[in-house]
Amino acid sequence: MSAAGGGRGCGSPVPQRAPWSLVAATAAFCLVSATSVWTAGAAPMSREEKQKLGNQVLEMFDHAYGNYMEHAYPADELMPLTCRGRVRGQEPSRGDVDDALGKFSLTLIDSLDTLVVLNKTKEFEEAVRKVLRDVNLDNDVVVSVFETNIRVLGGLLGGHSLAIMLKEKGEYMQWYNDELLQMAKQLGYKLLPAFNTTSGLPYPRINLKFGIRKPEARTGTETDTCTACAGTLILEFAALSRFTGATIFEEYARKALDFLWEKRQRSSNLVGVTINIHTGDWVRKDSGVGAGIDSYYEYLLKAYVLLGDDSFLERFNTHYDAIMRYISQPPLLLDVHIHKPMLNARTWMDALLAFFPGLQVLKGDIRPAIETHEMLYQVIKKHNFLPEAFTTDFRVHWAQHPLRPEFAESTYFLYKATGDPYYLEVGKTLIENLNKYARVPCGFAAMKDVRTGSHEDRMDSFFLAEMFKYLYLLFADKEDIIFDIEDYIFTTEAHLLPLWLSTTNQNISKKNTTSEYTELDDSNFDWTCPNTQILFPNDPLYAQSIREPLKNVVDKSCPRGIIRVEESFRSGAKPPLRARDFMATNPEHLEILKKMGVSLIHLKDGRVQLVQHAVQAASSIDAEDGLRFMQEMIELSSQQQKEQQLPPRAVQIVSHPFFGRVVLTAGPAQFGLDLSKHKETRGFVASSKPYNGCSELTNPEAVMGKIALIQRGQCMFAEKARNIQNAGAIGGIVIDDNEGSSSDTAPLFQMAGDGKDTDDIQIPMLFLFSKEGSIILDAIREYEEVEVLLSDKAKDRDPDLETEELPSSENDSQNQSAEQIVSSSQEVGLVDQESPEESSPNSHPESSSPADTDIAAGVSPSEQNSNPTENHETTSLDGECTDLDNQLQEQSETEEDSNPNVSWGKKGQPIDAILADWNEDIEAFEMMEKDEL
Ligand code: DMJ
Repeated sequence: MSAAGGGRGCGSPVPQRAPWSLVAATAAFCLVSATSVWTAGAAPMSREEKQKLGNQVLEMFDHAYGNYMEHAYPADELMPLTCRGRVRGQEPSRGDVDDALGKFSLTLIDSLDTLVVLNKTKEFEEAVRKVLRDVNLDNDVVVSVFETNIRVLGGLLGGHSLAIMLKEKGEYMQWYNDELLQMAKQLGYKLLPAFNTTSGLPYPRINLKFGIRKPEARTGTETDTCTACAGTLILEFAALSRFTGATIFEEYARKALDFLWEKRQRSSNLVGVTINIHTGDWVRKDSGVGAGIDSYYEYLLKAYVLLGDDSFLERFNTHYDAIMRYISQPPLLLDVHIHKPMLNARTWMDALLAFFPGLQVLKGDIRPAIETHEMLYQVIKKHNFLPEAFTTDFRVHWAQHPLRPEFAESTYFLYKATGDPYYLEVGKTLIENLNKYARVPCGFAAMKDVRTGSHEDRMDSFFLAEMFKYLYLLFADKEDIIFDIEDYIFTTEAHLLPLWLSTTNQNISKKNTTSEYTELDDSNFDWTCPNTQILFPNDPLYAQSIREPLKNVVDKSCPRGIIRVEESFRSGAKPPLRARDFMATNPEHLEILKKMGVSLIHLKDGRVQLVQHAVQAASSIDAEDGLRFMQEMIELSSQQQKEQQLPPRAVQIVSHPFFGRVVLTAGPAQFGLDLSKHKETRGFVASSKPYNGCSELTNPEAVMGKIALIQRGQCMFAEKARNIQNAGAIGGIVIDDNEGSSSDTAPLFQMAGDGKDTDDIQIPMLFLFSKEGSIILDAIREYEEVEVLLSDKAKDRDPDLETEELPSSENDSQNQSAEQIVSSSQEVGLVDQESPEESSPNSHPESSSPADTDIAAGVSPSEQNSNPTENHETTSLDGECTDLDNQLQEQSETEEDSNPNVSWGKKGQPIDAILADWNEDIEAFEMMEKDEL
């Protein structure tokens, strides 16, 4: 099988297994037939253009890797905005994300095999020498077992695999004597204490020096781990066993997989997101193919490919059947409950699931892969990148994008499967967007917010391990790669392991397995490759014909949740109380709530929370009304929250040598010019004197017509704004006085007014945390003249921007400011000490919890009497949504026709079934509230 996605098939390395053993080889059949007969569809891409794009990828890799090596190495990662290394302990903690950093030059190790794939053999040889010379695996640091396995152990093994390949070729690496493998083995032994649990599931973290438990280890007290964390070890661990002959690694990884398999929810055949490593109880019972589970499924299928063990294929197929039954709602993949898989657990999807179409190609199930990939591509076209999470109606749910490679991975696999040049164009767009929006002078910076285009000071190692590999391979022809990629399988971090491992030391590791595999059951294979042969005839336009009906799926969509509620009303049920009419002080309303099983909890902070216990409702019809009321209340409250939020803004440095490439995440102000309604403001920056801006400026000539920099503290934000405005500034940037604060680690907030009328403030005001602010201050020190753009969304930048005149000139800005000064009030604001309470905390969308997944709805006292805006209903019913609206209505009518007793419930599920053990779901919903990627 072509685990690497090409068209040659498995060939000899995989032992003979009948009849389903060559499932992937069958997929490879699809690949060959598709690629060889392409005649029409998207215009073919010439060899020259492909080479040009391949060269572009090489140049981008050099920019990322070169800057890491120059400015960050031997640190784990590059911080591309501040152009230095990220050393754990020296930067503010980012929580779990930092658990990937073990002070072991992570990015270098993760990049090793990419260097060979990109034909940079000399650089590879140098990099290996550096790893052997500099990397210490014995640091007193607590790391994630999962991340260390996939990135470091995988990186070392990938490096070793290609080192021995090169050595055998006779030119490079002649000195190599398995040193990387020895390091890998050392690391493998360091990870083993994590498996010291009765279940065999590993602890999520381990101290590289002290292991687990001892007080000095500072870990080993955790009770839970994610399914992917425990289920994504087998490829690296088995490779380590088979390369070295030390069986223990493969045995441990198999045992963990066996345990997860045992614990699958038996009626749905799904697994939850989090499991207790001691008891084996599911801690989070929601189930999807993205965050927390993703690579568990990936490793089952790939373990079958690499190790030739049918039990892995059987398990994968059983899960896959469940995924396609419950989670797949083409083109969406939506999380469900493992116990009630007909019930959606979320109304949003996370970006990690973008790997799934690639896995479906490996499986040979092309149609849903094409559909989901197309949907994801449309989301990308809308936001330039895939936001970390997006709703079922394609709104941004979590706005970051840490340059994840999953979509590029699926694009590569789909191109290999279909040969459709459309996927080359997709890859070209990815390259363009990376260069346009993420490239900064010192590498590539993650997106802090895809809507504003602002950056985060972060370039994860997987960007080099995976993104460049898949993009390069997408455009490469066979002769562009110095070895045969088809002889290898990609790990989840895109590290390469040779398929010949399947026949090496193959019996040593199976003795402890508890697989109950006996005989494969044909009914599990509804979705396997033989079906694909029917689904995927030798028609070059096949992929296009699947994409066609979906081509506007994102643009045409409208908020589904709102429609769903409206739809339920149209279906005939008369609501006893609408959420928008509810008043917590109305005794009649309280009576209705009680009847519906809804109770009111007065929270300490003055807010009111509504909780429904269906069993406490007067009847099942009342309980159903209660559910509908709660759902409407959740939607209403999240709508109101959104209306009250001001999204973050962007400060973009546009002068030399930045040319718009550095975009800083800024907090908005509740006063002054609203940048979302007006054109951006552009100007040179100048520090105000006094720097706190709390009194009349003594340097008005320096800030006149410029954007004034002011330090936070000492007086109200509004007062600062008035002082700089009076001095003739055209805008202001308040820089946090808390040294080291950063939008990477602290939630953004809006600058509040001073309790008085702030209409007199007409200039735009933005807030930067200290770290982002110091990027501008450093730039002033270095380049003196620094020009910035204040906007709600970064202006597109492309290579031309370096010579291009941006629209508004300094003079325009001066004219504008003059007008503002004339019309501005001279009123002096309150003199008061700023306090945290004066800022409205937490307007950042990432910190908003997915209220739509919870049946407990929070209502603030001020919101209790508020009628929803007209928007609430008109949005859901306006013209552009007609299609979907009708569709849903039709669906609702059909469901009603076939079952008159059912008026609400997903996929026609009777309401009683939903109500039956609702309490259990509350627990799961509460867990999901705490969800993290
Ligand atoms: C990578 O580290 C791996 O692909 C992992 O399985 C999950 N995703 C990240 C990159 O997004």
